[in-house]
Amino acid sequence: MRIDVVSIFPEYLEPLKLSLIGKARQDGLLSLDVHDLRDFTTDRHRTVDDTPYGGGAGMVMKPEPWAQALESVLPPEAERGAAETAGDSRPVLIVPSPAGARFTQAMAYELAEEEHLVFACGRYEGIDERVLDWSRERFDVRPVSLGDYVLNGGEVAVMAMVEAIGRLVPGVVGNAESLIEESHSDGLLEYPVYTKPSSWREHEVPEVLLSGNHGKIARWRRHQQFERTAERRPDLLEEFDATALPGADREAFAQLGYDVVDGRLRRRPEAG
Ligand code: 5OB
Repeated sequence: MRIDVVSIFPEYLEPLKLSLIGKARQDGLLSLDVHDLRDFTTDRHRTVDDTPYGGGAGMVMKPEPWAQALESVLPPEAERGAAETAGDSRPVLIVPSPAGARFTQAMAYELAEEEHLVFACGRYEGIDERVLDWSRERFDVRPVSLGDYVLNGGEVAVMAMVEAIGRLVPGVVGNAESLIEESHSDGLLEYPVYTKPSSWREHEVPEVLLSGNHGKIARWRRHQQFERTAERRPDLLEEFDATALPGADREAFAQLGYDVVDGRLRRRPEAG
């Protein structure tokens, strides 16, 4: 996979070159290049922003430096449009924005299959909208949000997305494990984990984990997943597919005040 990032703060992205992604880069599975948007300006002051048409607060990123930067990361014309009968072979342009679609693990899996990802980090109030229109003729453009909160720019969002996607790239160390982990998680939060010592500052490891009874441990962990998800992320239980839920799991959910109705979990009205 090839990754290009365009930013006015290229040094923010330096940590990405370390750790897991760093190893994948060494192994030749992944290339990561960070480009300074200001290198694509032509004026003395290397200007990347200007006041918004229509008025209002803040500054807007000018279109021309963006077009120059994005053109510089596109493969040569000759290599574009060649071959590929089905599907979209164009690079994916990810534009981090609070106005984008939510970034999810499912999206990370999809993007991990792509040949070429380009991230465009906006600052100020955003990028001139025409850059996105122009880009749609050359890229598969995806405005993406990390969540419903405000950041100063796209850089921190790109750090999170590249880490989430990079670890899923076929062949990256730990990839096999992460796939197994994922296949077992089925939309529930993880169970709590403990290590030695079994008694620590008057806090004990749950006895069941010391019992050596692996069936009982598996059931306890499953119950913990249900309990945590009901407590912290009840929204995930609304999406949970309960069609083939084993009797023991149904019982665990019943204890937590959830019944299975038409393959979905339904909270019992009288439950606390
Ligand atoms: N807030 N996701 C949530 C985001 C965001 C802000 C961004 C980019 C992605 O840039 C200002």
